[in-house]
Amino acid sequence: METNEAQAVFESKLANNEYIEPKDWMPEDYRKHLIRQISQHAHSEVVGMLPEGNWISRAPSLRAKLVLLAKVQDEGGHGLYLYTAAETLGTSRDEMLDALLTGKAKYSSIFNYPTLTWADIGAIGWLVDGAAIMNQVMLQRTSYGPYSRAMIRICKEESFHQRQGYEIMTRMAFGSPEQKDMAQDALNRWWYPSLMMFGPPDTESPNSEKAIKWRIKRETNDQLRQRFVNQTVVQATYLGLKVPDDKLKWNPEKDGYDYSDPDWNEFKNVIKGHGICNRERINARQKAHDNGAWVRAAANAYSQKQNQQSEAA
Ligand code: FAQ
Repeated sequence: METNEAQAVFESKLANNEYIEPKDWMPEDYRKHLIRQISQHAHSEVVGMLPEGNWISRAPSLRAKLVLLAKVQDEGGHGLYLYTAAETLGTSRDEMLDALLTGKAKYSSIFNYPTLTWADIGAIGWLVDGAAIMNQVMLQRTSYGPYSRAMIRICKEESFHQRQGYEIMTRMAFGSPEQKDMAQDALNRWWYPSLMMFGPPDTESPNSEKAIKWRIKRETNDQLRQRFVNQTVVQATYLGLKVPDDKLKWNPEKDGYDYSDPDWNEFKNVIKGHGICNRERINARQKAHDNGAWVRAAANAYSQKQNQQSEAA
């Protein structure tokens, strides 16, 4: 097929809300854009295991430990679905991991903040998974088939994660005064980093225009951030907690809350690698990668042997 004709087929699939599949023709920029976004998303899931993983051995009950363990394992699974989706675009797992470990690829800014108390585990489930779902519900309808299908499955699990976090917050907010203080302190520290998860303001988001044109993203960073604020303020009110923003005010004209922006200089600093935990996170991933070398070698040797046997048969 001539490129012009192939381009027309691509455009018409987008216009008709049909999926683009791995073997379909696609513009090189579309492929690169997807590899960038999906691999960064995968890295976020895998690095996101670290702040919560810290608390598995310190969970306050056996039930809490089991639930947290299951959640952290789910995040690892999300990383695998997403790496696999990115591989269908012609990149390899090794290339993606190399980009993460050498600092060439980003992962979500949120995971560069420390988890200081058990209430932080509640805040991560409530706010971080809450923000992730807000963004990922739209990605279930993204134009690239393998990414969309991965997101459908991930969203089901993320809903459970969000409830797990809100349950912890509910217990603490309605618990002793000390527990309530811990819940408030966690909200104070995680609120603005959660708003940063949606990315820079639309006016400073270089990738948004193409992402919307190609139906990779269906809504902009600011639209999703606004929806998250509207939803979360109501949940905080139920908990009797105060969102740490004196400018927060219902605005009937926009049918949403006015709110203060996060500190965008802090955001830029964190994504450049200078957040509180950036170095610790990459070192932990590097260590896990090195310790897993023998597993990768054994899996490769096994699969080569299987191939040889099936060729000989
Ligand atoms: N952190 O032009 P835009 C989770 C970068 S999953 C770091 O607006 P775009 C599950 C951006 O990459 C959370 N970097 O970019 C979980 C770009 O840099 P580049 C992850 C950020 O792609 C929960 C530059 O800034 N979710 O949490 C961030 O159109 C609990 C300019 O930005 C996803 O990845 C940030 N917050 O929009 C796990 C969802 N924001 O690549 C464990 C899929 C922006 O040009 C525990 N991704 N940047 O060098 C997306 O929807 C988009 O990629 C955005 C950014 C919205 C993240």
